[in-house]
Amino acid sequence: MRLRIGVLCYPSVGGSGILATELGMKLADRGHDVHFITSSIPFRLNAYHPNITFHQVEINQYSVFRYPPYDITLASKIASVIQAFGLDVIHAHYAVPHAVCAALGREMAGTKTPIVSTLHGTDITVLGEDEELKPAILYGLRQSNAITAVSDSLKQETLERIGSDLSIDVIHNFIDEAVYQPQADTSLRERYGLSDHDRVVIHISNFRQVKRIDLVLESFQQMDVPHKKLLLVGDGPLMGAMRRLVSEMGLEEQVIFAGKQEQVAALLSISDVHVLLSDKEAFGLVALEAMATGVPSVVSDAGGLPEVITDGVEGFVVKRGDALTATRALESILLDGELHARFRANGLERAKQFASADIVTAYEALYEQVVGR
Ligand code: GMT
Repeated sequence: MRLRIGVLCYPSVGGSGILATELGMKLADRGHDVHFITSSIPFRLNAYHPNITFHQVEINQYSVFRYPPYDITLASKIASVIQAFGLDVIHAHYAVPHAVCAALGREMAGTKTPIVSTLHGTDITVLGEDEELKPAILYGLRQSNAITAVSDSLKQETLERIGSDLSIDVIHNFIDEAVYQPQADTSLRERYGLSDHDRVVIHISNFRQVKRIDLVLESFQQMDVPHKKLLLVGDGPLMGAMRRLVSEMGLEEQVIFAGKQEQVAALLSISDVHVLLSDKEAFGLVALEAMATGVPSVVSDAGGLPEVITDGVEGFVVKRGDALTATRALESILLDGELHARFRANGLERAKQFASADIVTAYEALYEQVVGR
């Protein structure tokens, strides 16, 4: 049946925004009416779709406000979209402020519109550590008619940190398999000055502390592999510090900063191995993107990463903070062609378990359950 679904998410680059946007687009393809209620157009929402409406949250900058009340404006907007379009369900991606604003907006609208809240990671693993925010997170989740987490690890952490009585379903992340698949065109290598014999390690992130790019550089520096290159994709608060570190380590010739990129499938396709050594990672969407593109990964054992990459099957899982083991893992994948081919084939097979069709169906089933149809 056709549902009118309100979607709340962070529209900027980030795993939760990407997932929310891709899910919204797939739901629209299935005939549902999808209403994005966000501060700007989500960055992956780059094509017209007749079933998608975007409602912009305009923040009031009145000079009396030291901090413009974004959350209250968002809640008001949710209320007016509920009333104008008769939403059947609201899907809040990320607990704060979205789950809280969804509850407030519903209250303002005076309806019983069900709320589905999806936890993505840092809303629990980082913000959940803040005693000032914990009551708000718990309130948002208690007001939700269903809660999902993107990994079992995140579910367990939410139960431990926020409330052991919460009922949480695990629905893993997915990727668009039409985009993330091995690509034959490797002409992009030239653009980055890569020759045929270069061995390329790729890291993609938002350059925040939690991603431990310092460890990536340390592991890369210790690698005993001829013609090694490190492709760093993304941007964020640590960009300046990482550029300095690269130069202090004398790695300028071997490290390429590719900046923030939207189309990472092409960059993955010119790489030999992907690395992600985060301290915290609820799922690690990028590890799934790499796997589906045919690129084996070396990941840390943080959070939900071992639910995506199985150690010794599609790549290697190393202990958090263990740069040396990561070095050895990267070396084996780069130097052993047979191992690389096995990991690649296993990864392509495993990626099918995260097929978008199944995961979109799981969300649809949850919507129908809370809507009571
Ligand atoms: O990882 C980030 O820095 C972005 C962050 C977000 O909130 O957008 O990603 C989180 O959500 C993704 C989608 O569910 C997950 O794949 C990431 O693992 C998760 N990040 C962390 O837990 C650090």
